[in-house]
Amino acid sequence: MNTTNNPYLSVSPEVSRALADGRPVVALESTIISHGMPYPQNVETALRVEEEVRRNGAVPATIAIIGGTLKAGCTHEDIELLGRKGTEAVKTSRRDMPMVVAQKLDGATTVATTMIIAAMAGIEVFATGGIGGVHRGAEKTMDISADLEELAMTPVMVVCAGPKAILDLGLTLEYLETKGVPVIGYRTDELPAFYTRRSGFGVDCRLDTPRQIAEAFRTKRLLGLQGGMLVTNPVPEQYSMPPEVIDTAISQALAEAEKDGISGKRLTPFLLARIKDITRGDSLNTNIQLVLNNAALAAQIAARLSTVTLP
Ligand code: PSU
Ligand code: MN
Repeated sequence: MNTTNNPYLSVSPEVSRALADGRPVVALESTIISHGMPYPQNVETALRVEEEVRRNGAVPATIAIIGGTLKAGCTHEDIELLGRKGTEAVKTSRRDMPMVVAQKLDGATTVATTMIIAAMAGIEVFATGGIGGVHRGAEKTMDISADLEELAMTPVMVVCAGPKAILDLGLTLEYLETKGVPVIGYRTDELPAFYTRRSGFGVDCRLDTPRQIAEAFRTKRLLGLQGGMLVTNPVPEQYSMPPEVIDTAISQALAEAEKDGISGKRLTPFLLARIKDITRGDSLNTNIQLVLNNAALAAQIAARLSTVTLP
């Protein structure tokens, strides 16, 4: 696509060849590496996720900003760098991009920025753990992730395990509805809540096969409707957490954030790290497993997407 005339973008040779041949590619984010998990599990997980994409027939493209260059297809060294830097890497959402690039910094890309760079490279499918959303108490703080706005405008499908229960799931769904973003439940009628399979909220539409999801996305684009699509994929039963355990951890983490005055871009990483500690690492294991599960589904959808012929 428009890779040749973008001096800021560097697509790896492998990803570039796959895109040119029309083979399936899956984008992966990097804030989950730097800010979402501790070292060295973050690096191990990022490499396992890439492997899972390959096993399911697609080419992985981990996305980040390295020394100011937008990279679609990070090297293992790039991933190791971000994993070691952790929160020293700049958490880069849409608004942060110009400064990170102009100052040639290392930026870990959020869901929003990963979508932007994926679209620049011509990648349509992206797998992650959870997306940002409307935070609890947003009616006062107005803390609403830029991820939602990005889903409204950028043509990339995001496969996740649902918005995390640290958020206000009802308001997150309302926001997505207002913005015209389809919320698909993969083999479920109920929105999954990241650590658990159930939230009590219904999805927009249940679809049961990767092909149906690929066809819905291709149709959306052919209709000329801007924006992406959210595919929610419940964590496998054996890795889901007991609801009382996770709810208690979330309440405690939220109370600590309030007491310590944590807000803005620091809030999500703070909550994730606290929940991991409060659950003595159990939440981290669930997090790793659901990302692997999403990577596999995203690769299967990307494979279908590369063959759908519509109308
Ligand atoms: N949710 C997770 N793990 C994460 C994130 C969200 O379960 O690592 C990261 C993603 O990169 C997401 C970002 O795009 O947090 C959202 O941050 P904020 O709420 O500040 O927009
Ligand atoms: Mn926020």
